[in-house]
Amino acid sequence: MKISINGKYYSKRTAKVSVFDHGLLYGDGIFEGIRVYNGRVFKLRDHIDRLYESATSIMLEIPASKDKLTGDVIRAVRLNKLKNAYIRLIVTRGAGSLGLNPFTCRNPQIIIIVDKIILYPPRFYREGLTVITVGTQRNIAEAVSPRIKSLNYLNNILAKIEALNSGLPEAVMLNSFGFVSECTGDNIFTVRKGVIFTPSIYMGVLEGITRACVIDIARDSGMVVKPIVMTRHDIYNADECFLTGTAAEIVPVVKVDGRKIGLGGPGHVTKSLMKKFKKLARSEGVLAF
Ligand code: PXG
Repeated sequence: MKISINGKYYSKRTAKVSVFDHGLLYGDGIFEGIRVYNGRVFKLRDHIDRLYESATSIMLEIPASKDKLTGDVIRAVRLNKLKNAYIRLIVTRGAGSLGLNPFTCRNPQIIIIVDKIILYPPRFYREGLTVITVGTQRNIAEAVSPRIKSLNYLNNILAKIEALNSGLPEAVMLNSFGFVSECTGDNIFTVRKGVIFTPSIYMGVLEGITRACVIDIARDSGMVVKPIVMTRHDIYNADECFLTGTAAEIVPVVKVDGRKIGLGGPGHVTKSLMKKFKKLARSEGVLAF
C-alpha cells in the first residue's frame, strides 16, 4: 500500500503524522470517503468540493488547488493498482503547540489512503436492516455543523456504540428538536405513496453525496423527492425506508424501533433505486487508469 502525505509516498508502516498534529490532539481536520468502481473514481469533483467547503467552514487553508488535489487522488489510486477501492482523503490542521489555537499550526497534512473496501454483508441488502433510534442527539448545527465532515466523529461514534450495544448495525439520530436527522454514517430516506422523503439539510445532516445522487436518479426517473422535517412517526408509517452513503450505497431498512416498515421487506422503489445506482456507479466517474 502506498500512502500519500503531502504528495510523498510512504508504506503503511512508515506513513506517520506528528503527535502534535491538531488532527490527533483535537480532531481538528476534515476528510472525505470516496469510492472507486471499476477503475473510475465516483463523484470525485463533488467530494473535492465538499472537502473545500468543510475547510472554509473551519478556516483551514488546504495547501493545494482543487485541480492539484484531484490529480493527486487519481495518481494515488493508479499507484495502488486497485480497480475497486475506498479512498480516505484527510486534511489535518497540522502540527502546532499544545493548546487549541489552530493558527499555531503552519503545515496542514494532506493524506490520501487507498484501501480495499470492506462492504456490508450481502444479507443486509437482500433482507434489509433493523435499526433503532438512540439517545445521543445529532450535534446542533450552531455548535458543530453536521455539514462539516470533520475528524471529530465522537457524536456519531457514541450513537454507533448505542446501536452496537443493542446488537444492531446502525442508529437513527434525532436533532435537538426531536426531528429525524440521519444515521451515524448514512443519510435516511422514506417512501410513502410513491413520494420519496428525506430530512432537509437544515435538520442537521451531512449533505451526503450519495443522498444527492439518489435524489437526482429519482427525479430523473420522474419521481417526486421532498426534503422535509421528518418525525419518527413518519418513518414508522412509511411504505419503505432506506439509507444512503458512500460505503453503504443504498441499503434497505425494514424495521425501526420494533416497528415493521411497510411489508417488512425491501420495497420496490428502494430496489429500483438500488439497481439504478449500481448501474450509474459502474459507468460514471473519473477514469484513474
Ligand atoms: N452522514 C454521515 C454522518 C456520514 O458520515 C453520510 C451521511 C453519507 O454521506 P456520503 O457523502 O458518503 O453519501 C456519511 C458518510 C466510513 C465512512 O469509513 C463513512 C462515511 C462515508 C464513507 C465511509 O465509516 N460517512
